[in-house]
Amino acid sequence: MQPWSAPDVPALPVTAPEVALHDTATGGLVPVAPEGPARLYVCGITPYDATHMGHAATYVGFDLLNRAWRNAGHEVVYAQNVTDVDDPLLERATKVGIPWQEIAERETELFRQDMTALRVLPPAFYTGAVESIPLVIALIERLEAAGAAYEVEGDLYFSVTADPAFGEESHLSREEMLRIFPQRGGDPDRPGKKDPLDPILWLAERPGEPSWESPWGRGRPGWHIECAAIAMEHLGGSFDVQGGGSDLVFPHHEMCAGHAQVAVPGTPFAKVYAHAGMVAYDGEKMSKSKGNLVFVSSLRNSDIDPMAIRLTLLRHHYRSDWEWTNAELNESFNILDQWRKALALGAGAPTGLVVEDVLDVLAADLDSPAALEVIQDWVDATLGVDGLADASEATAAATISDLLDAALGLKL
Ligand code: 5CA
Ligand code: ZN
Repeated sequence: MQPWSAPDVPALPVTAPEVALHDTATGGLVPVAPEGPARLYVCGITPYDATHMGHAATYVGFDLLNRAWRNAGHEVVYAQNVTDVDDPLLERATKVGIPWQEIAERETELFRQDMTALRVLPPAFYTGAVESIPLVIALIERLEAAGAAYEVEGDLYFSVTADPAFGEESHLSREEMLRIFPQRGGDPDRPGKKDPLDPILWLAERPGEPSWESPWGRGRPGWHIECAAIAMEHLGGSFDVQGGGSDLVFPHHEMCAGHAQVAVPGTPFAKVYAHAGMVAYDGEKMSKSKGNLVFVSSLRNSDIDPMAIRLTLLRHHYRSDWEWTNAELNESFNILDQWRKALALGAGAPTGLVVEDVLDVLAADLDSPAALEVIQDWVDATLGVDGLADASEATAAATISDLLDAALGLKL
């Protein structure tokens, strides 16, 4: 698939420190300083509805990682999938009477426009589930060869017990796994399964549903095998960071890792598993299934400045759970007005260590709220809010403007 177009990113005068990121598997802060290019996979959308603020927060969060790596001098190889065939999409298609392919294409295109407006750097590899079916089949064949796949009434399942490291990413108890699994697409109660937690690898053709040829008959891929196959294809073994929202920790990321680790024994799927917090609205996790949504595109259609949306997202640490409010968006308009006023002066308060400080806090687990505070202090000093506006640096605004753009993706 075509990714969206890349925004220009200004070069900064200093090199950022190496990035350290919170790893779900170990529970600690882990340096992610690859020798060669940094390799990142972030789980993409299921395109049956428009991009909401929860999606946007997750992609802007990982965009900070992409930028922090680049500012530290790394090349970044970024891959992302599009789950362009799956139950929710097929259900939506039936409900609205529009072909599933048409919905997927339309919503993926809208997502591209949203990401472009929010200045999110695009992945080098933007890959749909449908176009990856040959990769999925090849990976399932490896699992079969390893004795980790079995059939239940024509459907193919993965044996979680085949992965000695199963459970080491999420660290959930078996009880918790069993509770969450059915809420995220799993079918623990199906008779004939070896373990209730085994996930589907290949779903045999159902009447009225799309299907593709495979060695196991016509059918379609399971969800976890899709991301495992796409990530392994583009990024290889043991890539640097597997990312997504915290709703994907289990079963999705645990199962992706399981598939990869059984197919290539001794090679962890990813070095670090990083997860963004959940954005809520009206007191509940924003989700397409609940319908409590604020869409990026609806705000854009109301002529809301996308940089105000991005700023609102950046005001929350990527790992925190938080609630979207219109009041906060309104505050962001005021902040942007004030910052633009400061930048328009050209000369401003001495930038001193502003660039270094912003890059430092971003390198330490992408602390965007701390980065915004550093910028706010400079703005206050420039506008004389603290009575400090005596010393003036001719190129200050240009320096801060480049910093906002390169490190935070805010082009003011
Ligand atoms: N296609 C799968 C991943 S392979 C999927 O989960 N798609 S999705 O459209 O439901 O979500 C896309 C991304 O947004 C995922 O990384 C998901 O974890 C994240 N996400 C979904 N809802 C929220 C939310 N309320 N807050 C933050 N992130 C969210
Ligand atoms: Zn995924």
